[in-house]
Amino acid sequence: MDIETLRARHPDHWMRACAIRTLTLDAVAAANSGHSGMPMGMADVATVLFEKHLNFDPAAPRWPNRDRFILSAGHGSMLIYSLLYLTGYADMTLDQIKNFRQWGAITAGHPEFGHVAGVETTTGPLGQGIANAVGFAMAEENLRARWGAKIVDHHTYVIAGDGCLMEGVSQEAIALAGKQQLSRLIVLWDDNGITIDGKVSIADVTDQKARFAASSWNVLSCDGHDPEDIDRALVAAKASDRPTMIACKTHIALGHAAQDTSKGHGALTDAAQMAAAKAAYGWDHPAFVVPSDIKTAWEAKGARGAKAHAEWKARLEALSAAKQAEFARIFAGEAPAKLASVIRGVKKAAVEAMPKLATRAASEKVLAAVNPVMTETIGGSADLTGSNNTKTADLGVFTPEDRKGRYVYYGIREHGMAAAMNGMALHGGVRPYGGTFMCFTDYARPSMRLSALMGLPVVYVMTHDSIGLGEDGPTHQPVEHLAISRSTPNTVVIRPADLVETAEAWEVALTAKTTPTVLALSRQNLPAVRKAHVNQNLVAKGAYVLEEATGKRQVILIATGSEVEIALKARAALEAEGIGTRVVSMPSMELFAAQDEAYRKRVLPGGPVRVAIEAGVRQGWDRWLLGERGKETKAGFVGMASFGASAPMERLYKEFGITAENTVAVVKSLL
Ligand SMILES: Cc1ncc(C[n+]2csc(CCOP(=O)(O)OP(=O)(O)O)c2C)c(N)n1
Ligand SMILES: [Mg+2]
Repeated sequence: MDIETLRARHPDHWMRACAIRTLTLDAVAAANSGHSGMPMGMADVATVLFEKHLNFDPAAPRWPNRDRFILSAGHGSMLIYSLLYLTGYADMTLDQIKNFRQWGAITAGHPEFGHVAGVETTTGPLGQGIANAVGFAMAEENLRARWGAKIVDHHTYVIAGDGCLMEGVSQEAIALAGKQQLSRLIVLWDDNGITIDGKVSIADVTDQKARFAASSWNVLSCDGHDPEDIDRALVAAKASDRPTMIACKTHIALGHAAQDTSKGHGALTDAAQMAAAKAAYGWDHPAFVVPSDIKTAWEAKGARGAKAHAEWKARLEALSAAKQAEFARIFAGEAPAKLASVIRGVKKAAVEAMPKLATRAASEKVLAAVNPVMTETIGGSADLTGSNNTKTADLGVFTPEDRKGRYVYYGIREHGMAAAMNGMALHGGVRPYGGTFMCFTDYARPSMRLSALMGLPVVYVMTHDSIGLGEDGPTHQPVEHLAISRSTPNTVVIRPADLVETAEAWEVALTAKTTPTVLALSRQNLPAVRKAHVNQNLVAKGAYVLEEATGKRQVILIATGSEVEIALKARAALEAEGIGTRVVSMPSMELFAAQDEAYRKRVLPGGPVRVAIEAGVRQGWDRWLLGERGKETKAGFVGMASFGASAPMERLYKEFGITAENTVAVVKSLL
């Protein structure tokens, strides 16, 4: 259909959709940057979705039972900003639209969670949104099963582009959603045949519909500019018992000289071409002006959700006070009051038994105690359940047959798992944790970064955290991964040394509200290092004095996780020679850095020789060795400077010099 026909057939729809198109053109032109073509191409689809299907209330953007809308093709941010403005979200003012992409404006280049009410997740890295959406849909299924459809009952809609579908993570997401039969998940594919470099066909000939169908999706098509056809497809999608992908045939930059070309992807700022496009639309208004009849019509669509919201609220308020409080608690991300006593119980028992235990096994013990009292946790692993020790007896398994199950078999999909966990955390009401080998944080990394950027309290259970895993060799032995994780802003990395520290680490992770936690856990057994019970969570301090020097303190050994044992042995040897040695356990650099100067100074006073021991690279350690009152001439590091090797663990530690003997030698060379 040409534009004339589209205009003539649905004149009111056309003008509402053109409000999105023209706001996009004007905002991108004002910023002189951005992406015009995608919002112009998908304006009709989005208009039908927001008008007729999406259940939302601009006056209550966080209403828990709203439908979720995810703009996976985040470069088309002006699509969602326009919709939020038009439908009446209070903080999306016209000024914000005029200041698109400017300092201090909420209209960031790509949609960012936490900046804009109505933006459900940060998108821009292509593929993440569609993969987040799988987590949203899983959270909805789980909560609906547990709370009933009166309280939780909604859809997750995604707009994804060719780029999202080309990214590898989309395959993991599609396969997972298909297996889980997430029928409330509806993906609208912007099938415009164009990406930045040109036609999609220069790089891809995939039959996308067949691809989704191969993973057991319901696959539909529509003319992405025909509102009736779009509506028909959405109605059919909602009736399906499987996730649905609707291939929406669209024209990128519809009505502009750049239509159907890769030029249309980016910023269309040529004044004459903009004017011509607006003329073709029949849009005769100054820049940024949406005539009041069109704005009012849009606001009426926005007001549609208030009734559903009010009815939902009445249903929630019909629940017992205790249930309402519990619902509020899980959506606020507050740990249950019982968590602290459960953690204390594990710690006390640990100090009595002093078990020799791998910290991955310690983690399982903690989870076995925590999961029954913290029923919002949803655990999982990327096909390493028995190795990551992430499954506890009470969880059940999340499947199409058992939506109450709280354990997810993610399959060998680290990236998809991490993205889904972000989606679950964003949905709210559940607290996801998931495991893989520490080395494969690389495979999950793009989503781990977004956990941090969005401030989501996702817990990454990363086991086999060093050469200590032994025979699997250097492909599986992380050496740089602690440094990479620590280098990520707003990420807490914790490498506990024994069961007590592991319990404290989980308490930190499960009470975090705006920070993801990476738990680095050992494969190999470790001795208990905490001999006396204290109620205080010492891991939360980041570092603390584990063993004090007897006599004059000449040396401070700082170690994490499995190397605390080595530090204690080295201390014993040094003390035997009359060299007073303190051992500092430093499970988390970030948490220690957050302590006040006075505390840090008590733990790391100036003067003594300092040697850090960690079976990883040195990067990240120099602050604690050279800074914080340390001195280059009195500092040493015992760790890894290369990749590992394949051999039994004892041999590896010896060959790479991560031993008590070598630590003593390094200390002596510095004294
Ligand atoms: C992971 C990732 N790689 C690259 C980019 C840069 N990028 C932004 S949009 C885009 C092309 C996307 O094509 P498509 O999804 O078809 O969007 P359209 O051109 O149709 O708007 C690229 C490569 C990105 N945002 N994220
Ligand atoms: Mg495209």
